Amino acid sequence: MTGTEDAFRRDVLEGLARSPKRIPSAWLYDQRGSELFEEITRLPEYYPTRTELAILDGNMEEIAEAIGPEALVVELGSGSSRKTGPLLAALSRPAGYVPVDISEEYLHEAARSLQGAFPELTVQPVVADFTADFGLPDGLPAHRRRAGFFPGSTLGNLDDEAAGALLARCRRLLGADGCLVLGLDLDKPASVLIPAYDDAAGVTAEFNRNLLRRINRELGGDFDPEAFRHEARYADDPPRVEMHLIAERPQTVTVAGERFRFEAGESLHTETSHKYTRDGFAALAAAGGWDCERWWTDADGWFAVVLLV
Ligand code: AVJ
Repeated sequence: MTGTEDAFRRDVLEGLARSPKRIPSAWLYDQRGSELFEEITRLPEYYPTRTELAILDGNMEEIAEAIGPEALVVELGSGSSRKTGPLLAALSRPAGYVPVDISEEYLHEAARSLQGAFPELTVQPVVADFTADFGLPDGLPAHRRRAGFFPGSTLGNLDDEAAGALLARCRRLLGADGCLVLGLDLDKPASVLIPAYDDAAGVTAEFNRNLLRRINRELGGDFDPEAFRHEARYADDPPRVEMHLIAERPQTVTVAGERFRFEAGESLHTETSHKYTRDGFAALAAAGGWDCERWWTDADGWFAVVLLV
């Protein structure tokens, strides 16, 4: 058994034994889950990806200037790295690019394609879970400043304590004169948020139910995914959208030989996506040792790219 399978089994068995039941959202992203998420980013209701891309696109010169020349760019959760090319192109003499991702396959594909686009650039991928501790590789090229790049509002999937801890680790990794460019989804009316997490085409529902299919396949589970309804909920204090799977009828499921009871209407909480206010986020950043130096947003104020120093 690999370490990942072990951790998956532990999280699922522990999460199903809790009340209320919940499983960490990182497990949504197997091969199929990552494909479904890519599909979500192209849905008409899902504003975050295209809004962030527009903010980056419209302000890239300013962002690059604020970072400065000869930066070593460290990207957290680089995934398909589709936002990175424009940043590297705008930076003055970037010193190197270190993509960090837990998915080895995605990572090497993305590193190869960026290396193709920037043949002179030193690209040193790191396979690591950035929510746990990780280090930078040996033999980094000389650089003036370390610049973290963390788009996608992925930070929002962590609770405030874990997010603060991650920001503090980034501070240590990037150094006292380092900076961090972060994408943040902002609080907004539930009438916009809910459809973004419960789309008409049902892609997000499928993304959510895919977790049950993964449990069945990898942990010998017998979930009937169709016996669970997808639900997106807006909650306040702190503002967030939660994804749940709701049991449509009472049932007992077996996972890795253990039995778990669901009442009719009982929820399995699968993801939290925090929606920040400027003040709320500034407090979180301060807890991690950062100041918010610049904010770039769209006209509606739906999403922000923030520069932490
Ligand atoms: C990948 C964390 C940015 O929270 O918006 C999309 C994941 N979940 N639809 C988000 C997600 C449901 C997404 N992030």
